Amino acid sequence: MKLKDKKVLVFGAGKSGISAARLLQKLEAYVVLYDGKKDVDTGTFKDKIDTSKNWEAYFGEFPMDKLDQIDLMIISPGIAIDHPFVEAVKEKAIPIWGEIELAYRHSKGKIIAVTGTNGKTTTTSLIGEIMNTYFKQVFVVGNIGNPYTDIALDTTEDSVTIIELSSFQLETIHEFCPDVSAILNITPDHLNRHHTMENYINLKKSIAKNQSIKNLCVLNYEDVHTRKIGNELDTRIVYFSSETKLDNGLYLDGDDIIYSKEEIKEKICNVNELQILGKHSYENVMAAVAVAIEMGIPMDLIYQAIRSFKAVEHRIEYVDTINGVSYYNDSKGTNPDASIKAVMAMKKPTILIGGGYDKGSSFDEWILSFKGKVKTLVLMGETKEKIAATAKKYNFNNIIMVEDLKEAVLVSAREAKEGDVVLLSPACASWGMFDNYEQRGRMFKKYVKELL
Ligand code: UMA
Repeated sequence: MKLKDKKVLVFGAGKSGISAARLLQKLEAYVVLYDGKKDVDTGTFKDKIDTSKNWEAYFGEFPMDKLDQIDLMIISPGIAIDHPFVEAVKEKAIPIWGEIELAYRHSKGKIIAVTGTNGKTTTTSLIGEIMNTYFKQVFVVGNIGNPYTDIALDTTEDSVTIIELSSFQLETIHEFCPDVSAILNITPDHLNRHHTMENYINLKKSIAKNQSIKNLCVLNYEDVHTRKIGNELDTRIVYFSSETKLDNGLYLDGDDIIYSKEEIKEKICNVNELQILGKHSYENVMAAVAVAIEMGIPMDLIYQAIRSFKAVEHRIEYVDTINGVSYYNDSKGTNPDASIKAVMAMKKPTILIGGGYDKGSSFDEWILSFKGKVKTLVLMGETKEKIAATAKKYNFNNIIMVEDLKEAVLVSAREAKEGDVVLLSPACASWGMFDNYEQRGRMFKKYVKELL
């Protein structure tokens, strides 16, 4: 569909809606912006969009008679496909595209798309780093926070675009067809939006629905859902595995990551050379390497890029080693499940800094994951008493209560012996002490650096 002079309704005035509207203006479409919120702050997009011509905006209520003039609707990821307004648009037989579909139809070059329940952002970033070693023009976009529509018109035949895709975004793709896709894992998530696990799995699978034998899909062999998807797609498949030695694919053999293609077995690296920790991180690396091999990147460049890749900020992020003690920032560990992954990733005796805003979580599983590895628990914030009570229930008594994060870092540094690890992974949100987990993570890094 040529969009010049078409009347396009953009539903959602958040980050992706505004970027979509800007792309539509560049394509000379007439934009009708709609957001269900009455008090949208139009000041935030005044300099991004030309509101003086070919432009209408409605906040709160939408005049439904206007729907008859609409040629296409672009929907933001946060809006469900069964939203009542979207149902009304469907009744008028108006086509509905997500912002990913809009960007895809106006972009060029190679496309790599990554989805999965966990690890998407890390894997997308790592693929970006590897591509940067070889290609001149690389874009990293999508759910990671940079709308794809922002850069679609800047792409050329020689560019490579890596897109992190959420299940929300996959709900409204139609012709979108990446050259290489990856589904990292599928565990229950966002079921309030997608209603059933089957729907959620099918959305993840749809990342590869338009791919053919010319393309590749990278899948996790150890995940029951993604392994099954491998039998159902029309594209070429490469698996990665942290448990099974595969004839074709990437796998973990002890501490080595191996690339296997029939008779060839090539060691990619030893995981101890990496700066990201834990089995889930090695799976992300294997997925990224599989993508890179398909893209024709020389092995020495892949090796260099994965070795120098640091964790995405605030996710088991290595900060520094001071007096033989390594410090890790996992401020993104805002719930017990996420923090368990960080604890599991630690290989040395650990002093764990936890506690924060009370979301009503249970901390039993978290404490049980310590398994002799966590030697001291330093607790702060609203949840500190609750966590301490849970810990004592399981006979974990080496607990130090502190008033704030600064004191937590000082106390941890004092307690730690050479060869130990200090891990900030609070298992709680930061609110009450900080604006968000990013601010908490940045302050942690600042206090660690002050120890120097
Ligand atoms: N809105 C309505 N009606 C509704 C719901 C929302 O009018 O029923 C309006 C809101 O008033 C708001 C706008 O829609 O003004 C928000 O749109 P949005 O929720 O799609 O948010 P964006 O700011 O456009 O950000 C989106 C992604 N957000 C979601 O998927 C919820 C961002 O992912 C993404 O980075 C961004 O586009 C750029 O592509 C965030 C996210 O939380 C990080 N993703 C989820 C996740 O990772 O788990 C999927």
